[in-house]
Amino acid sequence: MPITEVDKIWMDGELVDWKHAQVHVLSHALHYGSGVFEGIRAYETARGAAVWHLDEHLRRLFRSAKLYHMDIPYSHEALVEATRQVVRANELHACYIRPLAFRGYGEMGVNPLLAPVNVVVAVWPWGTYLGEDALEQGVRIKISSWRRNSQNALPAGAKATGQYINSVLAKVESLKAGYDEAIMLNEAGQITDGSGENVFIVRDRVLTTPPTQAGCLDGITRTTVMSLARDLGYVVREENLVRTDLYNADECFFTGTAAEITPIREVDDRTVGEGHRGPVTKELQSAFFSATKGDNPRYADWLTYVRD
Ligand code: PPE
Repeated sequence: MPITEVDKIWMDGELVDWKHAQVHVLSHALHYGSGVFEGIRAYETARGAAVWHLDEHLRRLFRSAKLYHMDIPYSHEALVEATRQVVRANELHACYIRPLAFRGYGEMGVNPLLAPVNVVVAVWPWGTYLGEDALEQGVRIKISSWRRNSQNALPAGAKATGQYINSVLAKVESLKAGYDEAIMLNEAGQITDGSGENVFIVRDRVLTTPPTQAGCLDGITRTTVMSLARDLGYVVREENLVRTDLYNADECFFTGTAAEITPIREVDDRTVGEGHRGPVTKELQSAFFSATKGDNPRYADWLTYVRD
C-alpha cells in the first residue's frame, strides 16, 4: 500500500518534517532487524481524534524492548504525549500510528548493545488493510507452506521488526497464489496467526482463538474482541485449532489494529459457512466500531483523546 504522506513525524523528541525523518544506511536495525514497533489506530469521535488502547500498545512496546535488552530512552508517559502531539500536529481525525524503537547508527556487527536507540512515532491515514470491501465481503486466505517462527527462535511475545521477514514469506506466497492473506501453522501443525492478524472461528455460537502459546502475537484487538464477545454473552475459548477447524467453522474472522475485524470467507478454496460475513462477525464489528467512536461509555477507558 502506498503511504499517504503527512506533515510531521515525531523523531527522538522533536517533530520533524516528513521528508527529513531519515536514517543512515548503516543503521543497525536495517541490517539485523533490531527494532521493536507498534501499530495503533486513532479514530474519529465526537471529541476529536482518540487513540485506541494507547496504554496497552505502549506497554507491549516496552515488553518487546525488554526482551531485546533495549532501553527506550523515553518514559511511557512521554510516548503517550508524543503520540497525542504528532496526531494533533498533522491535524488528523483518524489515522494509523507507528511507534518504532530501533538500534541506530554507530556500530556494526550483530551485538546491538552499544548502538544508540532511536525512537520515532509516525502517523498517516490508513484505510482498510485487506482491500476496500474486505470488512463487508470478507477475504480469501491460504494456509501457508511456511511455518510461523518458533517460540525459541523468534518469540512471538515481542513485536520485533526482524521477525516480520517470516510474515513476508507467507504474505507473498499467498498473494502470488491469488489469495488475499496467509495463515501460518506452528511446527506442530496448529494455527498461529496471519501475517499481520489474529484469527478466530465461530462454531455453534462459541468463539475460539488459538492461545498465545501456539505462537501467535498477543494481539490487542484479539483481547478486545474477546472482551466484547463475552460482554455480548458469547462463550470465548482459547484453544489450539488445526486447519480443518477453519474449513468447518460457521464463521471465521481476522482481528488486528490494521485489519480491525475482517471476515474470512474462504480458506484453501473451501467456503467458510455461507461464504460471506456471518451474523456473529457483524455483531462484533458493530460493537467494536461503536466503541472506537466513543459511543459506548462502558469502553470509554479504551480511548485516549489527543486534545484535552
Ligand atoms: N499477529 C501479527 C503477526 C501481527 O502483526 C498483528 C498486528 C496481529 C497479530 C494483531 O495484533 P493487534 O494489532 O495488537 O491486534 N499487525 C500490525 C502490523 C500490520 C502491518 O502490516 O504493518 C497491525 O495490525 O498494526
